[in-house]
Amino acid sequence: MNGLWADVLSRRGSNVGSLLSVVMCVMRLLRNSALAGVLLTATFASPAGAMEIDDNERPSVPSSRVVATNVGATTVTLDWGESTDNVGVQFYEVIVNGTIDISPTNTRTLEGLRPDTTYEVYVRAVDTSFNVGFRTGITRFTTQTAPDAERPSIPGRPFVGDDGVINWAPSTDNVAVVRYRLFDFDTNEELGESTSTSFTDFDVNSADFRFYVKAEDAAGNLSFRTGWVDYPLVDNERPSVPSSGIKLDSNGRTLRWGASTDNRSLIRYALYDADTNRAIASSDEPSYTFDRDVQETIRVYVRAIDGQGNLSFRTGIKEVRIGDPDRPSIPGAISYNRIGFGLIELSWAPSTDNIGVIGYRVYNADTGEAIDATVTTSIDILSEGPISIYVKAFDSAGNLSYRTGIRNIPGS
Ligand SMILES: [Ca+2]
Ligand SMILES: [Ca+2]
Ligand SMILES: [Ca+2]
Ligand SMILES: [Ca+2]
Repeated sequence: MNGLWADVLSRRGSNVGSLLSVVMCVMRLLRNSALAGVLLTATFASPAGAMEIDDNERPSVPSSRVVATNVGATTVTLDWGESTDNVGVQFYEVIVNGTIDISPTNTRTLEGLRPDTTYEVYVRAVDTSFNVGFRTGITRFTTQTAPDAERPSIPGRPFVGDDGVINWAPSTDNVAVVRYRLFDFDTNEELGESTSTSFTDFDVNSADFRFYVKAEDAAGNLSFRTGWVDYPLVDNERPSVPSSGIKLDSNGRTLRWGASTDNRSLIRYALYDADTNRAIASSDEPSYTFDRDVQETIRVYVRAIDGQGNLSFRTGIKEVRIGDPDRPSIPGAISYNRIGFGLIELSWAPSTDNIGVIGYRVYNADTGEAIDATVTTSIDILSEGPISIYVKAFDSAGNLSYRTGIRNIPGS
């Protein structure tokens, strides 16, 4: 068999996808025939007029072998050194695992590769007269493993045990299930997740709680959801009474009591006015801080509430004075200094307070009227004649200290 025909047949037999590749071989076959010039001119005449039927010289081997970059699971980019030719390189044959692909330039992106597969590739140049150059050495590359795109199977329909724990049968996955996620059926809000096939650690106070479960793999693929299941309202047990009675912190605002426990749920606490039996505040913690400066004496007790609204028995009643109960100490004795033009400089040692002294007021001792105020322990007042004064400190709740001794200041 003619070598060129054999070449054509072998190309057709090697699953060549490119029509150009076959046409190219036919043209090589016709190269020496009388028709060749006509056919080549008709089919491949280029604007550059590069077709040269008397060219019997092969292109050079590409100047460097193939380099594979951007190797993905199904794609790769191939680059290689250019070939030279006495007339002109027309294209390159890119042979990938024995299959010929055609590239007009010295780069080629392959698609549709198999993941996790090793490929062997080499290239050779073809000139405008279809002379085929010698090939490069072989380059090998391996595509990446395909990402997991497969969902886990649906978990078994969940059920609620007598202990309130939610259980379900496991899902399967082509790789592995890494967690299960629990959702509120009505809102689709996520209620929590679990790496096992049971779930206990949730905080749901809704009386009509329905849920479903999905499995998730490491690639984040979520299974379809299970059917929804009611969370049964089986908790009829009260929380325990708070474990110790109510105390008021020294700040005069924060009430504290001992924690309660419950068979099932997380706990809230409600603070009641003992005279009206109305709840006046609630708290997730066994404490409550009043947000006000005013002073008020109230009688209170506390009850714990579980997630199903079961109320504990109450604590004992405690009478507390809310707000800052303590006045500042008396400021130190007043000293004075006439500094001219009727101006008198007053000063005294500071007061102390359980929370903090905000300032001082200066009073006229004869009238009892406050004549000035200051945030420091000194102030200038104006008086030509004799004057008697005293000072009081005040705190943020408006508590006034008792007064200093009276300081009589003679006229100037
Ligand atoms: Ca040539
Ligand atoms: Ca998967
Ligand atoms: Ca309970
Ligand atoms: Ca105080």
